[in-house]
Amino acid sequence: MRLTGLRLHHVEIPLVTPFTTSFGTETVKETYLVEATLATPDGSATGWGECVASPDPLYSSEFLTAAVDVTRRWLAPALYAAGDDLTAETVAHLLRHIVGHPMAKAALEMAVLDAQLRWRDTSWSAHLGGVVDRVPSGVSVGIQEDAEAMVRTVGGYLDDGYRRIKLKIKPGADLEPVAAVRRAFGDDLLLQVDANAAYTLADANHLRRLDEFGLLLIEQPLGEADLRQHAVLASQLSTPICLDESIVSAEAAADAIMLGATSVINVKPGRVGGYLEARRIHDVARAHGIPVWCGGMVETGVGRAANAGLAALPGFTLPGDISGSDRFYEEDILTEPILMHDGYVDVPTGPGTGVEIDPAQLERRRVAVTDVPAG
Ligand code: SMG
Ligand code: MG
Repeated sequence: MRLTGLRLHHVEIPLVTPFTTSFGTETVKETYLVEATLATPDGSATGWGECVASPDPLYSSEFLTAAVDVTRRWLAPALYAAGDDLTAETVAHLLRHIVGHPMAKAALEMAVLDAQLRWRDTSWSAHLGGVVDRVPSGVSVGIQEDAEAMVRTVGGYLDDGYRRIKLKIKPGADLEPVAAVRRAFGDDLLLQVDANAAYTLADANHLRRLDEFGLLLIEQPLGEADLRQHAVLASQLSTPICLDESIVSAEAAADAIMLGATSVINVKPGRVGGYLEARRIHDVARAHGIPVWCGGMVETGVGRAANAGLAALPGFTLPGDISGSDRFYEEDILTEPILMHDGYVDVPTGPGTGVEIDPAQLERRRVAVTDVPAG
């Protein structure tokens, strides 16, 4: 295939409720969708990708305007220069000399892979190796004003049918909400927490107090670069540690596993440079008997559909952060929204990501367009 056109659609979509993590509060989803047009041997194909970078470099060093800039100035030219040799499998290789920017790279690879699979009439999940037709749906619950509000909010999601609850925590908003939720909903509730790197090893004694709540795992308690310190912490807690931010590649996953820094992995395609690297992490983890689950980055239906396809792989043995679009958005930008039924999200079966963008919804949410033509 050959890249013939690239357009970034910048969108802003209000969230149904503010989403608060240890590093900040979001009320609006800002991102861009990548529309890639490729010449194929028998015509042309169009694919869509979604960038998961946030406006501010708080979750990781990447941020939205940097992703756009690196795409325009370095990544797109490298893909155009590949001529007829472009396939999804070559994207990461063609971009490897550009250091960093995994989310910008992932969005491009996703669009090329979507185009390729639509052309080949193959579904995302079938291509990646999915083995199930629906995936259990977990929900990530932002930090609330107090423990009562947390119990109320969690209760609402359980009424909706979500199968696993993840509470965002930070110093000063951890033991109390966790204790209240465990008390309110009992020991059978699948419950886990995510600190987004808000603690240090000096908090080990405090974090050990979470052990009594029977959590599935604690996600990324310490900093992104602190693999060794996570290994030390793991030796002091009975709650399993699950790394998110630290797992930036399959190599990092292998290192973290060998060091004993993680016993579960949150796989996020955007964080690791794309769905193909995400599959490698699945494979590495599975070979080591380490369970994985699919993380979320508050994606629109485009990214949500692709995540459901990935989460259908056999090593994804824990429910992921794959909620229905209505957990965050009043309306999806798809013709058919991604919805949760009976605690599960269906894995799309159509070609590519299997979902279609509704042109009217896209226009309604679009705030700008960046065309990135060849040369
Ligand atoms: O998409 O359901 C979702 C959000 C899941 O909590 C979630 N993601 O660290 O795992 C994480 C956070 C990062 C979100 S910040 C944009
Ligand atoms: Mg996380």
